[in-house]
Amino acid sequence: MQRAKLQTDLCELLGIEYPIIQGGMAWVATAELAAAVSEGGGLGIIGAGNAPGEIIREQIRKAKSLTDKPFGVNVYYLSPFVEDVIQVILEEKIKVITTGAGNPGKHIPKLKEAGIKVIPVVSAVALAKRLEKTGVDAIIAEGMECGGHIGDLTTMALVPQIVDAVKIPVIAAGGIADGRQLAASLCLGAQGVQMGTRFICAEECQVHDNYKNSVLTSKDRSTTLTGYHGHYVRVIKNKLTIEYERLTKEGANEAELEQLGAGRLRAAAIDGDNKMGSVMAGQVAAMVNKIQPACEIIQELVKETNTVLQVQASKIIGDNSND
Ligand code: TUI
Repeated sequence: MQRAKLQTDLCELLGIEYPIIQGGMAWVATAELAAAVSEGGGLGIIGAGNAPGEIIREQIRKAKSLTDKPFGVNVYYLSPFVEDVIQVILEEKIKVITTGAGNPGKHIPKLKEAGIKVIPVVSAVALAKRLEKTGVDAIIAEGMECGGHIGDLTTMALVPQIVDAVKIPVIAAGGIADGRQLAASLCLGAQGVQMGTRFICAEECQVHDNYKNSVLTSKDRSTTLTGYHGHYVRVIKNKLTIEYERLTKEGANEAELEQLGAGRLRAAAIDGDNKMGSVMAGQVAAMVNKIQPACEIIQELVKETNTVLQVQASKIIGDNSND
């Protein structure tokens, strides 16, 4: 059977078949998942999180052993090992990085010199404009429907505003799990999407089964926010989020709330603690209903997007090709 086509300029920029980038989820996005997404025609990403450079080197080498296709690394700028991880990325000749929680500006000259594409994640227009000036190759515009750390605009409002504000390609993120949402992102002017939550339930994702089950059993209102003003994190409701709510009501300060969150993502992802762990996931968790191989997820997305863009559009506006 012929594979459906879904191609934008972003595909050429990154050397991938489909404009689908996997989210760089710390503790969740390991070599196995990244390689499977890349094998499926998207761009797989290893989430560096707070891990030291040598761990990331091992992950990169494992991914290289599993695929010949390009994959990337997500650099988490609050990590104490950022310099280390950047060095490993240069040495291992990674082709593309996404960045989160900080400004990659100071590393851009040496990354560009090495031919590495840099794609920061942002949640506001001003930062997108600032980063464009530093020479980044594209921007991921992440709406507050996403899992993990969030900004305050929704994907629907944020993406077109960033598309209008910059000339480089924009990738939509947050609230995207199926072809309708992928098609909508393209309609908003994005050249592709970044998806995290749906890939948590990829067969190749090594996260603890309890984490996957929390996603699979989620309903529309199953996620909530923990943290404090300016530092909100979207997670699936559990005992931990009730504890957060209690402490917040009691007037706990930022340090106390921070302390409650320490180490909780690892507890959820590795130990499978889905009661007191931080089970980060986006609002689309309810739309993820089965475990399936990453390549199947990608094929489903591409087929659904084609249907929406062709069949739905022609139902609504008819065939205007001869007008
Ligand atoms: O980074 C995220 N989402 C995250 S990080 C995370 S938790 C984690 N825990 C342990 C290890 C590693 C990670 C869960 N979710 N999203 C990307 C994102 N980055 N959205 C917004 C930003 C951002 C914020 C500030 C980008 C740049 C920035 O720069 C500030 C400045 O002005 O320089």
